[in-house]
Amino acid sequence: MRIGIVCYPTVGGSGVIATEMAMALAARGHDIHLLSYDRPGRLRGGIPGLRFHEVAVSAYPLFRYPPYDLALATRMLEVREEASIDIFHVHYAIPHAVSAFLARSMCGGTLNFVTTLHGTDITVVGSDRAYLRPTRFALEQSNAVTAVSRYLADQTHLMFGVKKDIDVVHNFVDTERFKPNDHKPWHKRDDEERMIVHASNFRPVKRVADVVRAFACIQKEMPARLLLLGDGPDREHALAVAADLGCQHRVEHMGMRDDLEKTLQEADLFLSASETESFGLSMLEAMSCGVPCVSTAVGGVGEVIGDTGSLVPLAQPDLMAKAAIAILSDPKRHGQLSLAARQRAIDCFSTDRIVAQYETIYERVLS
Ligand code: GMT
Repeated sequence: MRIGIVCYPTVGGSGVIATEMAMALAARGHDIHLLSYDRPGRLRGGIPGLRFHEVAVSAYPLFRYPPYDLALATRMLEVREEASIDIFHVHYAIPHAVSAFLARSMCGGTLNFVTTLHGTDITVVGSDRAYLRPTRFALEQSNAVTAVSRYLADQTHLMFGVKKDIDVVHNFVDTERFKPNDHKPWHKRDDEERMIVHASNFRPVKRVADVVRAFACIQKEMPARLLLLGDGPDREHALAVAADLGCQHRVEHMGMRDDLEKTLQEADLFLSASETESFGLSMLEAMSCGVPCVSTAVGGVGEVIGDTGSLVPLAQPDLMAKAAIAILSDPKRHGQLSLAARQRAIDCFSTDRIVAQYETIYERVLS
């Protein structure tokens, strides 16, 4: 098939999944055209069958907000004509699904598109009054809508009142890239220092300060270090909380990393304190490296980690610390969770298994 994939280029989960999907579909013999306003960070160069198309937006002085959605619709039509695209797959509803509808309207109604919902496009941005109506309209106009968890599909029906069926297609992970190496767990290391990791875009919804608060309790009970991966608006606040709680010397901000798997392979535990999380891709990447997760019991996280980690109530870092300490003081349980997490990633969320589900949806739309 000739497939156009539209996504954000940023390190957020939707851009990561869309880019990984583009590369996986190209490897499976499809002709892939990836559209975004910048080259996605995860996109490797020189992949046969995959081309990147930049969407340029001109900044005319009159525009306080340059209309990216119009530029994207135009670029979609250009790429469709140039590459005879059979189907577009847009990741993140706003504004991508609206642009796809506009592109379809501009070419006589013959353009097919699948919309994948990732989370904040529904739970945060999409439910904003300014965006709710166009989002609902674009979902109804999509040839198929998918959501990355059952939770998100249910939320979409509830919040938007859309009648349309929503296919649940979970996110996936490259289990060959994200895999355990020969790094030993803390109880087999001389210093016995527990290596705890958090990775996110440090937006308020991630509540990174709660991760730090939980860590402050953990490190009082056992030698431990917290590695913070990624970056975003709440980074300074999280580091200030570490200083306030007197554990700043044990907290290291590592920033954006291309080699995320290397840090995950050295971790004993992954912590997530999100207020809402439709899936939690970084937890799946940790699980695939054999790292158990302790997370707030929100959104679709339970669908991802199953019984390979612990779920704790939102905004209670002391309970998060307790759950983490229970795992990090019991080598046998830690070993079992680590194996189970890796196995669950392979059995339920491997790239080929999930990408095949999207191929079936494309075939259904095109037939
Ligand atoms: O985490 C974010 O805010 C970024 C956002 C995105 O679309 O890039 O993440 C959402 O999509 C990810 C990939 O499907 C999911 O793993 C995240 O759970 C989801 N974020 C939220 O629901 C807050």
